[in-house]
Amino acid sequence: MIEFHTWKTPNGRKVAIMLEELGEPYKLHPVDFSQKQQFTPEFLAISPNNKIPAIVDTDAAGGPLAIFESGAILTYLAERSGRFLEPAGPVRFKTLEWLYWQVGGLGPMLGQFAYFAVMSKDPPNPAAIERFGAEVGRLLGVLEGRLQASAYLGGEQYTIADMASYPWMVGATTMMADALGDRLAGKPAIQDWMARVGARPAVQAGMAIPA
Ligand SMILES: N[C@@H](CCC(=O)N[C@@H](CS)C(=O)NCC(=O)O)C(=O)O
Repeated sequence: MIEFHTWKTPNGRKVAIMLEELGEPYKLHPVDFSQKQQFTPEFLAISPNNKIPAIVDTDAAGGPLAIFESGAILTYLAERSGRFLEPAGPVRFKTLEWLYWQVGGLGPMLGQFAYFAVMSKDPPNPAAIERFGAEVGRLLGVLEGRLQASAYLGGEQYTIADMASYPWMVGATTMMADALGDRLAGKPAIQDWMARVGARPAVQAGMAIPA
């Protein structure tokens, strides 16, 4: 059984989508940030970086296995199930390339941009908004280029790389849309990809977990 520790944020929803795609039972443990539950000793024993998502595979060979970091969790679940990541070869590495691009680039830059441009209650910081906005604009151009060249991020099939980027792109095109402005314009391949990924029942279910 997979024990899934998560909250209502894009990084958590990547793993929620994967668990829904796999369709096997899992146990949900909401980590309520408003109650600072990410800092409890019980959660830190699973995720010492005090961030969601995290899982525990209670049936792992050799005993229960705790994993934090969304990219590691997606890779683990893909290899455990034999789905959404090729076992070897070029498509596997294209998938991992775009997974790491999301975890190390798109996610952190959108997160910083959202903080400074949308969420912060401090006086506006124009230098931070400009710096992170420019980098997000560049990354959106890279994403558009990839999706003009292939149907999905890893290639012609939907993979864990798409599951990683989709929840962040929902944030970019909803709560960040006004602040991003023209940086979202003229990106038809991204729009088409979002419609196709967003139409999947497991994606719709995962985006609502935890409720
Ligand atoms: N690189 C990590 C980032 C995880 C992350 O930033 N999680 C946020 C929510 S989206 C979190 O748990 N924040 C709680 C905190 O920082 O106290 C991953 O991909 O799993």
